[in-house]
Amino acid sequence: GMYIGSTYKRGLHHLVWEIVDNSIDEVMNGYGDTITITLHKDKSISVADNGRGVPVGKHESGKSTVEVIYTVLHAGGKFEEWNYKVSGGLHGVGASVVNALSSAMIVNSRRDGKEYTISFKDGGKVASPLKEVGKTNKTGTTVRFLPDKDVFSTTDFSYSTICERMQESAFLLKGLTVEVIDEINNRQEKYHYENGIKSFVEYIDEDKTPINNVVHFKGSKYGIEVEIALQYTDSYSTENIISF
Ligand code: 28G
Repeated sequence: GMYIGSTYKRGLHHLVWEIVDNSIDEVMNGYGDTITITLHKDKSISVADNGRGVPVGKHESGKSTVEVIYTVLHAGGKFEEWNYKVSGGLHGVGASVVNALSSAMIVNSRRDGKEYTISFKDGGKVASPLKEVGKTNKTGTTVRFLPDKDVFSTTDFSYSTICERMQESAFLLKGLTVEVIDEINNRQEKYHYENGIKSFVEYIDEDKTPINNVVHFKGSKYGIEVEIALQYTDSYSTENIISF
């Protein structure tokens, strides 16, 4: 409850958003452009990005950096910054929480021509320490986890909830490609919007009659960046303002 706000459906999906946010941060920093989410038959879920790959070096503690990122609470952010993470997207705080609430987690990192893996069980205990598993010409990170049945009232991920959120992420970060694959029900969805929130407004007004083209502008003041897209339609319904 303290870390993800709920142990019901909402909290379960919060785990996914925590991991996905790390991929989004990597893309926002300019590394990689694709995120793939897979719902597996064993009820685990995996998130993959094609960023730089989570670092695999040794931490000052003697442990591997990945182990520290995925097992130490608040690694990657001060406690006060945790508040920002809730509404914003501060990096690296959530991964250890997700691990703590999972009965199994596997992290793969692809960088410097090699692929590495580390696995955890029972809420973050190292099951198999970081090791090299082979060569690759790709880069990026894959995190697969199985939510703890003793923590959550349900451990069934909702394909539609994940698709909705990922489509939104694709609108908000133009150029990002998000793929959602459901191996349980054999379906998949792909989202990519070159025109970002302009496309979002067009999508919202899809079944309405617009009376102008989407107005789109952005600006920055006092270090605060703002981007706005808007459109009028002929409908009488209350105005619809969606903000992020
Ligand atoms: C797949 C599911 C979720 C991630 C990265 C890439 C780096 C990273 C992640 O570094 C440690 C602490 C601050 C720099 C950073 C790689 C710099 C150079 C990274 C992810 C090191 C974390 N090379 N991709 N973390 N930082 N994707 N996706 O988690 O100083 S996490």
